[in-house]
Order: sequence, then structure tokens, then C-alpha cells
Amino acid sequence: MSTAADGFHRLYGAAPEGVWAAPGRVNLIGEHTDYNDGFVLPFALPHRTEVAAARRPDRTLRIHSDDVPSGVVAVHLDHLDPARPPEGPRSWAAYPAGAAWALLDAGLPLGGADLHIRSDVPTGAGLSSSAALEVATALALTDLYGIPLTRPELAALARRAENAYVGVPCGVMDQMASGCASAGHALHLDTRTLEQRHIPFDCAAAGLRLLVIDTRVKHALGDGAYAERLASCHGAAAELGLPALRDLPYEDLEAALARLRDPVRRRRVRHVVTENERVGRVEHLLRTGRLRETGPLLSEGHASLRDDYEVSCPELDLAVATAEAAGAYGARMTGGGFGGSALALIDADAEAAVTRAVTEAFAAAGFEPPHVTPAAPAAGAERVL
Ligand code: GAF
Repeated sequence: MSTAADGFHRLYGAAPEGVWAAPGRVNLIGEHTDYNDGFVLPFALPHRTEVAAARRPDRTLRIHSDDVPSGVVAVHLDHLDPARPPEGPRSWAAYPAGAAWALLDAGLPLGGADLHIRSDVPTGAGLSSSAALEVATALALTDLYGIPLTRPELAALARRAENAYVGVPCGVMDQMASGCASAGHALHLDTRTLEQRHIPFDCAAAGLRLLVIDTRVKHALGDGAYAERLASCHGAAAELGLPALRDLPYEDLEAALARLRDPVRRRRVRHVVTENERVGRVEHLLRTGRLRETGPLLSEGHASLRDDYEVSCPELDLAVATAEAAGAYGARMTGGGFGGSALALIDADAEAAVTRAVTEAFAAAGFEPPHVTPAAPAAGAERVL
């Protein structure tokens, strides 16, 4: 029996009907493009959130997590209200409750359930622990009640839970990565059409490793800076007469920049348009088996996020610069930024040296010790029991 199932049994006194799991993600490239209808290239982590669940005959949702001390949170399905999430806005229980709310709000025939949640996705590390929780809950509830949703439909509803119920204005990348990614592949996603391509991405076969460096600086998307970037991009698109920045071709970038008066908007637009271009180039390199050559594009992406988009921080910059100096082919922050994690593409036999270099550089700078782990593309959300 899985540990989540064990925990469910201990808590509720009976076995669950099933266990569903959804992973965190690392974004290889395509940052802050998803709310501009652009392109992203994430992959799923082996770290995942498991939801052990069983139906109830009434319309109560009972939620419990091993990872938080608040005990069982009970909510009535007909009283879920985005203005009053259980335990307060952005509390852990708002994510699973929000998933149930989004399904009900879409008119789906959901009944009550008992949930027990376990997760090893680090929180606040920019690795999408929120999306994992929303997607695992939505998958558990829809499977329990025989509701046939496609994965993109499920991911879109999980994103709606985060936007409208939890109150974080994120794009759709994280929920799509968690819901739709496949083992051994990066997921190329058009965030406008939700068209997906699964691109083989096997670092080990190429003698490479992808290191994830968690700076331990807790990032929070809700702090206003993310919403400010989003507003700036949407404002720039409107100023240029475009539906979204996705509609600005790379070839027309310089002419468009000349039309924007605000220098901050100019920098934001330059990041988004060049980043979309980098996603296409990295996808092409992966498809043609030229993994090492993606390194400089990763580093270029970091410089763009640091200088034009201004979402990096000293710890992320130090992780990237140190990994590069220690021989990485390329490195960049991943996720929303303002803390969280960086990734570095290195030779497999350089793992110990790069880890040591980054750890020593953090100590010398007086930063918290980072967590450094290799990551390989794992499976997307699935029923595990
Ligand atoms: C966060 C958001 F949740 C995503 O939608 C995306 O915008 C990302 O930041 C930046 O690329 O993870």
C-alpha cells in the first residue's frame, strides 16, 4: 500500500478508493511567456503530491495533509466561496478546495469526498507544488465521480482554481506540465491553443545532467510583482494593437520597441519576444539531439530574466554564475523568480564539482545552504493505486 493510502486508512478508518499523484515541474525554458499566449518547455519532476481519496454519501469535502499541522479541514461543496477560502486566502487548504470549486463551477457533477494528501514537492522552491496539489486533487475527484475530462481540460480548471479561488494570477504552464507531461520528455506547449508536443529529453543518454539548485529563498507569486509584470505585458500588447505579445514576431521586435515610450515596458517586451524565440531554438536542438548546444540559450534566457524582466535575485544570479564558472554548458533561474530554483546543464561527471562550487559560493556570500539535486523528466499526473 502507498504511504498516502496508509495515512488515509489511519485517519478515516477505511481504505481509500484510490490514490492519484501529480508532479512538480521544472521549466527548461519559456519563462513569463504563458500569460502572453506564448510557448513553454517544462518537464515533470519525480517529486509528486499524492491524494488518497474516497467518495462520501453527502456533500462534504474533508481535506487532510501530512505536511501541515492544521488537522482535518471540512468544507461543504455548496458553500465553497472564492471570497472565503477555508483557512484563509492562499492557505494550503484553499488549493484542494479551489480544485473542487472550479470543477463545480464548470457544472460538473461532483459529490463529497475524504482526501488525505502527502507531498514531497518542495514548497516555495519555484517547482510548482501548488499546481501539483490542484491537479492531483482535480484528478482524484473527477476519477472518483467518473467525470471524463481531457488532461488539458483538467489542467485549465486547476489553473482556474488558482486564479479565481486561491487568488494567484498565474498562467497555465504549471498545471499543464503537472497534468500532461510524460516521462523522458519535455513538454512543448503552445499556451494559446494548448497544443502539445512531447520532445524526447534524455540527459543521461547524452552524458549530461540537469541540476536543480533550490536557493531556499522562498518565492511567493502573490506578492504583487508577478501581477505587475503581467499588467505591464498586457498593457504593452494593447499599446501595440496586438491581442498578446505572442503576436509580435521576433523580426518585428526592434520596430515595435521603437514605438513604446516607457523604457520598462520596452524591456519587458524584449524579454517575452526573445524568450519565445529561445523556446523554438531549444526545442529544435532537443529534437536534433544537440543537448549541449542548448546551454548558451539557457544562459541567455537567464540574462534576459535578470536584466530585462527583473525577476531574478542575488541568490539565483550567484547559483547561475557559479555553475557556469564551474563548467556548466548553461544555467538559468526557473519558474516565476524572486527566489526559488535555478537549473544548470552539466556533464554527468561534473555533478560533485558543480554542487561543491555552488555550495561554497553560497557559504562565502552568507546565504543559506542551497539544495542541489539532479532531475530527469518524470511522468505527469496519474492514478497510482
Ligand atoms: C509561475 C506561474 F505560475 C506560471 O504560470 C509562469 O508564469 C511562471 O511563473 C513563469 O514562467 O510558475
